[in-house]
Amino acid sequence: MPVPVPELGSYNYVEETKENLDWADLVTVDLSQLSTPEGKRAQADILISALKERGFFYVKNFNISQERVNKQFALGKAFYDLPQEEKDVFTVKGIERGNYNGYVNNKRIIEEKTGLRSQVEVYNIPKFNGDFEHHHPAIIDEHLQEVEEFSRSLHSEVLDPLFVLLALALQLPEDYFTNIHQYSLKSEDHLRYMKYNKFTPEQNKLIENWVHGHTDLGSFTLLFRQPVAALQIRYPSTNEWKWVKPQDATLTVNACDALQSLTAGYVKSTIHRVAVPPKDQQHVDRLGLLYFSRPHNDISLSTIQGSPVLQREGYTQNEFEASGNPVPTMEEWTFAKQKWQRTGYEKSDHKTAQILPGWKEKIYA
Ligand SMILES: O=C(O)CCC(=O)C(=O)O
Ligand SMILES: [Fe+2]
Repeated sequence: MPVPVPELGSYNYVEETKENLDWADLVTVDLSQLSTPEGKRAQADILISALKERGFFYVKNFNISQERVNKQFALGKAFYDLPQEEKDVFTVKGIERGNYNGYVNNKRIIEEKTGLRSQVEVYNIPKFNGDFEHHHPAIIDEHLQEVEEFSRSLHSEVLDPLFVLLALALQLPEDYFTNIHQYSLKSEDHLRYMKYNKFTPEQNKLIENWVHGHTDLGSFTLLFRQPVAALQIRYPSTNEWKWVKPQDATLTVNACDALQSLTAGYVKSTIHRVAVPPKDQQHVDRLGLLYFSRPHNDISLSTIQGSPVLQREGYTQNEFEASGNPVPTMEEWTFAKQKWQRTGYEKSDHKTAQILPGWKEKIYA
């Protein structure tokens, strides 16, 4: 007899804050408009101005039903509801070498004066293209086909269209970015369930941010609608911090380091952080559903040649090239940064440590 698959149950989203926060002004790319050349052009223009000015934007009409999204949140919740020792079994092996797939429960100190520790848990699921082992707890294993279909849909329905628009905006062949982000080839993408366990109001008063300011290391990060306000971005032009407002039926997307390097800074890998939520949302845990996309491991992070736009606007040399040091491959960059992100917090020079020859990473407020 087949083993019955446990019911996940429905997922209830938290109510939005009533507070009037200083929200970021972000545009929305509409993926339902890409069937005509004019529609594509218009969306490419919206995308590229967002990438130059803000690094963050929303995406709507991405052809993945809310029901499938809800199921992923329910699965994330079911994972985090497991007893601690069952989650610990799936702890990432080789985190000190920069490995990242599996469970991370890094209780690092986030508030130096009081020694308060992070309460964030992460579960990363790699690509299903045959390059990665998949060991998951039963609750995820039993829904693994849906997880795979969901991850593949994020590629075909969201990332590929965005990459086509980006290529169009830079006057590159339409398949330029989809070619370096093929699902079948090796890259360190992952789907992530992320849980920020709540702090008490007294603890929150002592904490500046739940997660420090940082940039993501890949191409685009996709963040599913997050009703608990906490994500803040730093406008590249003014350095002002702004809150990201949850919008119905949209994804929040940010451009990351690899796209910034490939375009010599034309595309902004925007600094962002997770602040303490407003008072009316401090009594709930914050569950996130995210996807981190990255170019293939063997792609060199050199500035793209052959974009008339980058040439014309003078974006021809990225920071690696300007430093005179070897330009890393995506694999070298990923493991250097992940290693730094997850280890060495105790070291006094961690906040500005050199992670590759001539390259210092930074933590921003
Ligand atoms: O939880 C969020 O809203 C953002 C998380 C984030 O920035 C990250 O995991 O890199
Ligand atoms: Fe991030």
